[in-house]
Amino acid sequence: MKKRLSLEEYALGIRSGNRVVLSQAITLVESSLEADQVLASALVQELLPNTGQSIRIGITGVPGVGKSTFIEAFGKMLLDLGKKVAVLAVDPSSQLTKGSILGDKTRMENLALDKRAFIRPSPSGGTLGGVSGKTREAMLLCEAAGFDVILIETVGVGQSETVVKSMVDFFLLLMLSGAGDELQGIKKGIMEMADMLVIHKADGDNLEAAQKAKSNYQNALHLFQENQKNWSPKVVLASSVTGMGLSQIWTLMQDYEVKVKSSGFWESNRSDQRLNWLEDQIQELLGRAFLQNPQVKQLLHEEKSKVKSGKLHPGVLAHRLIDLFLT
Ligand SMILES: Nc1nc2c(ncn2[C@@H]2O[C@H](COP(=O)(O)OP(=O)(O)O)[C@@H](O)[C@H]2O)c(=O)[nH]1
Ligand SMILES: [Mg+2]
Repeated sequence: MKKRLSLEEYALGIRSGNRVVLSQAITLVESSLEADQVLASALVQELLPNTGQSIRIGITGVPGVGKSTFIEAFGKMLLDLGKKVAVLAVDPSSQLTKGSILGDKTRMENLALDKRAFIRPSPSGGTLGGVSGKTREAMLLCEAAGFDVILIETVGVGQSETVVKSMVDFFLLLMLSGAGDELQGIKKGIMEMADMLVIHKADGDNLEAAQKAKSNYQNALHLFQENQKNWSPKVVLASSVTGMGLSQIWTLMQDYEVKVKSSGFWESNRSDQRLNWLEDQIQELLGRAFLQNPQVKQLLHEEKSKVKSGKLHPGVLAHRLIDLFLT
């Protein structure tokens, strides 16, 4: 087992904003060892009073839309405004293409070098639910370390947006102004989740198409009226190359924070998210305990092939396994 600090050492280091200790604590959170997970949970509990003060922003979009470049430019601007910025990347696909993390690191070079910023790629392995649990804990640790803007990058691959949505205050969707069919490319469900659509790479030859796309999306979003949040989704043009739109985006986010806090949605959303997290955790721990149960393992080993060949109904075996687990 790798060297671990004590709970007090982790807590002290994080409270004093020590990025090395923060990094080690996130490694602890990501560990799959039972003892590490117990310590990690205790640490998050210990630091809970020091969390919650940041704005948690989810940033999503298809690969190549410019998420990492955007985060580099946007993050740098926030640092210049005196903010402390932490970036967590939830990238389920990076398990397959480890290279993407390397790519991101170079794309976020300036941010990575700055002492007021903290960048952490996603843990590899595990389920989406597992990733989300660990990312949530990492997010709380970053808050306890004094970071006041948390940017969570996720690739738009369908499921991961929902996971990220369930842990952030503000959900930003980056988009490109493609030729034609602009509203088809992106799933409507994801668009409905967004608090802001950013038409990205609005520079050079793209600018005109981006402006057109903006009005198209604005019309489409007309269908979504201001809701109980006290907020209707905004459409903004931006370029991470020229910097256009970045400060407008931040102004709108601050505006959002004020409005949504006053409507009460900010806190009720966070409360719901905590309960969702509890459910996720229970399911995950239960699933793990179930699959580690020796009798369950044995029966599964014996009968699995019958399910595979179609001789045994999965429902029948699942019930037998659960009965075995519960007795
Ligand atoms: N023209 C232009 N290119 C951009 C902009 N932002 C990113 N790119 C380019 O788009 C490509 C993908 O960027 P990246 O940040 O890796 O996208 P990600 O996969 O969404 O993280 C890179 O070649 C970037 O240089 C932008 O605002 N304007
Ligand atoms: Mg990226």
